[in-house]
Amino acid sequence: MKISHIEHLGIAVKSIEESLPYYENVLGLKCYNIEVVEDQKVKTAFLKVGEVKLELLEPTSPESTVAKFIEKNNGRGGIHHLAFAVEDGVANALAEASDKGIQLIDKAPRKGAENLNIAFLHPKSTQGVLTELCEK
Ligand code: CMX
Repeated sequence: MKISHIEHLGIAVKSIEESLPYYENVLGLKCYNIEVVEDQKVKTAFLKVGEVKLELLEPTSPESTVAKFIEKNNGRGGIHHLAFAVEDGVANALAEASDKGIQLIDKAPRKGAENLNIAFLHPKSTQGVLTELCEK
């Protein structure tokens, strides 16, 4: 696969409202978009750091995988996933990853936040880091 850059870092938070003042008032970043991704049971807030984005992820339901992640992390948020932009398509990248023995969470690309085509690779086969592949 051909990765061009880190598209975003996903950060789990208990509350976007409570977390944003740190990112905006201390780090001086600006939130430019807040969006609910219904099927993932998360509310997302995006901030830009140069060309890379931060995606704050707040669970919208106790069944959200992000709620589980926070619970497992003793009730604290933290870095949740790393998202790479792929130049030659998410479908190609998934096929290649699968051929190389990587466990896919998504067997085919689907729509994620900001209307990107996305797919996740399982952290058990990506050296412990939940990995997202994205394309515009
Ligand atoms: N990073 C690294 N490891 C993680 C993880 C994460 N974010 N989330 C879970 N794990 C680990 C768990 O600690 C667990 O490890 P052990 O078996 O050693 O305890 C293992 O993965 C399985 O965890 P689980 O609790 O059985 O499974 P979950 O129901 O929590 O699901 C995962 C884990 C990765 C399959 C799920 O989070 C998933 O499908 N993620 C992809 C979708 C997603 O993250 N959506 C939210 C963001 C959406 C967006 O960006 O728009």
